[in-house]
Amino acid sequence: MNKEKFTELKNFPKFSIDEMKKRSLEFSDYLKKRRTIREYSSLDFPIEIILNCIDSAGSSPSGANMQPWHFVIVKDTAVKKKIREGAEKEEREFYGGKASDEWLEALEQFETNAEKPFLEYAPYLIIIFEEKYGFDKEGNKIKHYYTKESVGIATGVLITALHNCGLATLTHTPSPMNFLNEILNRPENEKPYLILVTGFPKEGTRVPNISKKSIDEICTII
Ligand code: IYR
Repeated sequence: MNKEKFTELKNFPKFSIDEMKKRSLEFSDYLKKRRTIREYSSLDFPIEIILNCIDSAGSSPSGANMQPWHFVIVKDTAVKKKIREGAEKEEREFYGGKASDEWLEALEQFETNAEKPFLEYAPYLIIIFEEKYGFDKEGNKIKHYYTKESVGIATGVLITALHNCGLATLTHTPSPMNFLNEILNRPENEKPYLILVTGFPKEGTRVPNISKKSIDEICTII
């Protein structure tokens, strides 16, 4: 059967102006509670929650609706250990000379270093891949558009969805990340975009004393 090109918009939410104001404020108050967490408890939780959050991320807009993303959830301890080893190898080079003094200075406030125990002890790692191109049913290459923007949007939605159910995250980007293709057996059209660590903050964990720019600083009305 031939599918119609367009269909009537249904189920799009509609609120009164008062409800819109209330929802916008409540959402912003809740999102401002998000913190990047570097120390995790090893407490487990049902993977179903992550799958639901990835389903939310998959609803994101993307260039020509190509949905150029793939998410690998890693819960296997041995695989997490391999990822930690691969990442720490890159990070040792980064902190041991590859990074500029200016970059290291900018990072001082976070007290980060080449040690990444959270990659092994957090309950889940979500490895996000950017599909540089795709394949049709016959195996021919298909062009993807605005892949970086699309995957960036989906990643933002995923972080927000995880925060919405009380899960902490860390966006981690060892560089280069091609060791992830090998460990996770992903094809060459997929480029690792970032590692999203998720779980519950370790009891008593401390976070850097940083602030976000105000609305006047980040927004101009013309
Ligand atoms: N990837 C390194 C360094 C690092 C870089 C930036 I930019 C950060 O915001 C945080 C860390 C690491 O994870 O330690």
